[in-house]
Amino acid sequence: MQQQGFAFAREPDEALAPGARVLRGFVCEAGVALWAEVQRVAAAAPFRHMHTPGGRRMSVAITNCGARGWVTDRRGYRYVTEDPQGGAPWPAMPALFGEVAAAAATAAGYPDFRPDACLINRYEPSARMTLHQDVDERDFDQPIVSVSLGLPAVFLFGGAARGDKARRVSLQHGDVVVWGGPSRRFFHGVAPLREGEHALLGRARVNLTFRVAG
Ligand code: MD3
Ligand code: FE
Repeated sequence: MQQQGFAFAREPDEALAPGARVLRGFVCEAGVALWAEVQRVAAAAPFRHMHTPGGRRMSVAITNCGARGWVTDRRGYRYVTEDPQGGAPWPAMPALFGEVAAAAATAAGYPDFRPDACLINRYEPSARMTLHQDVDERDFDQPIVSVSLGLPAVFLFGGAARGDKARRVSLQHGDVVVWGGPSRRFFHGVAPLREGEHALLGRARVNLTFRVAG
């Protein structure tokens, strides 16, 4: 989706790194419907604060939908087909999620993207995600598609090594980022969320990350 008017209102689309593209406002029009689907998923599989293998409670609350969901606990990080809280399969991926993820991937040059996992992160003010790599998936040739909703965040985008200098990229409601190619394994994180109130989500940012996990 190319922006038509009001170009001053948002930053232009940008290639962040080889294989990584920001699609500014790509899902703005679908925002209300996406948020309604997030709430439906969360009614069946509530947001919860998981613990890292080292025993730290994550400040970000998470849930999942799709055939596989990402979890962390004392035993490690992994994808599982059932919600450990209750034992039921994760809620199905809403059709709209699959459509949006595929459209964004196609726009960024990755046709045929069929995610089997959607990890949903909920940030409240002060929540953050420290620098990490996403390496629990099987096939790194498959990109990750990330959809930002709600309060803005400063995304930290590093390089292939933990010590590489991280760029700061502002992500707003409706922005989508597609991470493929070499960038797929780059270190990344999210700076502590600043206090605020979003018209649709309230005091929160929600990020959907679509993955091919299995
Ligand atoms: C860059 N989530 O869930 S999404 C995560 O905003 C995660 O909630 C952040 O990092 C969030 O693992 C960032 C953007 C993202 C996702 C995967 C990536 C950026 C990435 C994989 C490789 C490089
Ligand atoms: Fe990540």
